[in-house]
Amino acid sequence: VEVAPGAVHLPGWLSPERRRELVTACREWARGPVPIRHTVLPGGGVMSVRSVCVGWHWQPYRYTRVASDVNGLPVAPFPEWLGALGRAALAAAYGDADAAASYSPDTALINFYDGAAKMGLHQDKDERSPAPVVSFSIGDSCVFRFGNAEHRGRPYTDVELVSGDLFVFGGPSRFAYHGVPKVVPGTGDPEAGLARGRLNITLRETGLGT
Ligand code: MD5
Ligand code: FE
Repeated sequence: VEVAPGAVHLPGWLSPERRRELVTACREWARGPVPIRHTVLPGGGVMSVRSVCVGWHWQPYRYTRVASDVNGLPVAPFPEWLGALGRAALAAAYGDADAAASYSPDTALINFYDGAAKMGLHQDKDERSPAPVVSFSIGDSCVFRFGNAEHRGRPYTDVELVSGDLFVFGGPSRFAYHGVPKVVPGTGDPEAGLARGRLNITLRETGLGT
């Protein structure tokens, strides 16, 4: 389903096995070397989601190899299997295996939402690569608000994201404003190992090289 040019939603794209595999991997990354935590913003605000990164560490508003804002340790390496999953996701969303073959995400940003967590409208523009962002959702459903690249206000489209959904943001949608105004408690995916809360995993190319 193309929600806007370059923004493609594929409900249920992740198989139950893939969901379990991702949940297990995220649980492990959440333990360390850099533990999952609420990101503190430069102005002193604290994000309501808890986040952990793989490959490169995102801190507002840049990518670093070591988590200097948490414990100073390098984040876990970005695994080859996760890049392959990103290429498969891109091929499925755009129906273009050739374009997908050159996708090489080098960071995963993992967000965990409890029943009260939200994410305000923002743009993701700390990456230096124009490559698409691949997003996987597991666990509780949410309302995902997809806006436009021009400004923070309307028009926007609200989309329900359910456990197993794939969303790809590329082309003209890569720098659109977006956010998560609400998660829906009690809609989790116990079979995937996530009975409560929502997990979102985004794959990106930082464009920062090795
Ligand atoms: C989430 N995460 O559900 C969302 C999904 C984040 C974030 O927004 O920054 O961690 S990723 C949605 C996304 C990424 C890049 C571009 C666009 C949407 N977009 O153009 O709409 O936790
Ligand atoms: Fe974002």
